[in-house]
Amino acid sequence: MSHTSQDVYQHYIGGEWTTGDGDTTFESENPATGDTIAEFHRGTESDIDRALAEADAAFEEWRDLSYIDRAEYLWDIYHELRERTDELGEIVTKECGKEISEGRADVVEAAHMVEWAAGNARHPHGDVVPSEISSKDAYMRRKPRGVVGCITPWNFPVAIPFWHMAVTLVEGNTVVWKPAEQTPWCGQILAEMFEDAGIPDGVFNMVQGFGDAGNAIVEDDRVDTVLFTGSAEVGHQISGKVGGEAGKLAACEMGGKNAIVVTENADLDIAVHSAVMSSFKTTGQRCVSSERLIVHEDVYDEFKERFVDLAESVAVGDPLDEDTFMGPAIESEHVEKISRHNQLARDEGANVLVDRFELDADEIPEGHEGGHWVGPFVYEVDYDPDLRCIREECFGPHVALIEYAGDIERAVELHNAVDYGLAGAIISEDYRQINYYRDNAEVGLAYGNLPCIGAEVQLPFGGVKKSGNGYPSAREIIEAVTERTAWTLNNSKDIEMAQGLSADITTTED
Ligand code: UN1
Repeated sequence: MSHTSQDVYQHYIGGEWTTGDGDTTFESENPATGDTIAEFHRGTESDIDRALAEADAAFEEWRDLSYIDRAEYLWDIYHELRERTDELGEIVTKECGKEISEGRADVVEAAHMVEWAAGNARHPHGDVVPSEISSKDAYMRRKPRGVVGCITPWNFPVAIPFWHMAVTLVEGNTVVWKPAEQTPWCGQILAEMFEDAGIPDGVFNMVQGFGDAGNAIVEDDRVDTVLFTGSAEVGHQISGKVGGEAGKLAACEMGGKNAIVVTENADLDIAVHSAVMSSFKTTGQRCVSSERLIVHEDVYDEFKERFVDLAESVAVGDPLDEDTFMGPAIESEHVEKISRHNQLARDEGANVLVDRFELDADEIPEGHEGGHWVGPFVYEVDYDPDLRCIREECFGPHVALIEYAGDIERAVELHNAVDYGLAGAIISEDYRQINYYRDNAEVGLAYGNLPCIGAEVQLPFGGVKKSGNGYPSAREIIEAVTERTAWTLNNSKDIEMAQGLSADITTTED
C-alpha cells in the first residue's frame, strides 16, 4: 500500500488497515529537529479489543501449520530487512535520534533475531527424556500459549519488536503489538512488512497508541503472555497485575543502574574506551547503558582524567552525520528527566566534572535548533549506598565515578548495591578478578574487558532483581511463549508405575 505524507496512518487489525474507533491522532517527531514526521490514529481500548478478537480467532489455523511453514513468512521479512537495512536504518535514526550506525545496527539486530527464530523452526522443539520404566517413552513437547501481547520501547524500534514477535509467531502464537508512541513510523513499516509477507489475517495485529492501549492488552483475559520491554515503572505495574492471574505470564525486561568495574589491574585504554561506549552510546538511552563507573584508587586519577577528557569532547550532533557519536534525547520530557537527575546528583553533594547538559550554540547543528539536545554529565561522589543519584536510573548520558579501595570483593559489593541487575562489565588483566566478577556480579549480562552494551541475539538477554525476569528476547523467549507438555507413552500392555508405586488394584474380595 502507498501513503502520502498527508495521510493519517492507521492500525493493522485482522489483515485490514483501519482508523479504529478513536477520534484522536498523535504525531511522531524527529528528535533531532523537533519536526513532525507523520500523524497516526491513536488506538483505544475497543481497538485493542478487536485486535485481540482477531488474534484469538486466527490462533487455531495458525497453530495447525508446521513450524517450517510459519517460518516461511518470517524468512520473507528477513530478506526485506537485509535489503532495506540502509533505508530503514535512516528511518530509525530520524524517528528515535540514534546516530546512523546505531540506526542501521538496530535493523541488523532485527534481521538476526528473525533469522534465529525462522532457523530455529528446523531445530528440535523438545526433549526425549528417560523414564524409570523401560517400556515407557517420555518426551517434553512444546505448544504455543495462544495470544501474545507485545509492548515495545522506542530505543530499539525495529529490533525489539522482532525480539518479541519473531520466536512468538514461529512457535504458533498470534500477536497484538503496540509500538512505542514515540516511534509509530517504525511500527507502520513493520506492519507493512507483515502485510507484504502475506501473513494470514489476524495472526499479526498492530495498534498504535499510548499506555491506555497497552494497559488494555495487559488486562484482557484473552492474552496468555504479555511481553514488555521498557521502563521499570511500567514493567513493575505489569508484572504486579499479571502475576496475580493464574495461567497468565508476563515477561518484562526493564532497565538498570548498570556499572563498570575498573580494577587496579585494568588496561586503562580498554577501560576508558569501554566506559565511553557504555555511558554515551545511544545518548545513554539503552537499558544496558552504564551510569556508574567503579574505579580502584590506584588507577582512579588517570582513569578520571582520560574519561573526563573524552566526555568533554565526544561529538554530539546530527545523528544522520557519520561523524556523530551521540544524537539527541528522545523527547523534551526526557530532557527534563535527565536534568532532574543531574540536579539530584548536585543536591546530593556530587562534584561535577563535566556538564554539557546545555550544549553551546555552536555545537547544535544548523537547522536542528528544535532538537532535544543534551550532552554528557559526569560527576564524582563519595560513596554512600543511600545516595539516590547512584541508585536510580536516569536513562541518559549521566554517569558517576565512584572510587573504591581494597579488593575485588569490595568492588563487586558496590556493583551489586542497587535494586537492578541488567548489564555490567569488569575491566582487569587479572583472571581471578575477572572470574570473581563473573561469578558474583548480580546481572543477567556480564562482560569482561568490553563495554556492557551490544549483546548478540543468540545469547540470553535479560536482567535479574528489579531489571526483569530474563525472558523477552532471543533464545529464552521460547519459554515465555510456549507451554511444555510432559508426554509419556506406554509400549507395554501392563501398567507399571514409577517411584515403585503399586499398580495393583485390590478389592474387598482379595
Ligand atoms: C536496550 O538496551 O534497550 O545489548 C536493548 C545491546 C543491544 C540491545 C539493547 N543488543 O546493547
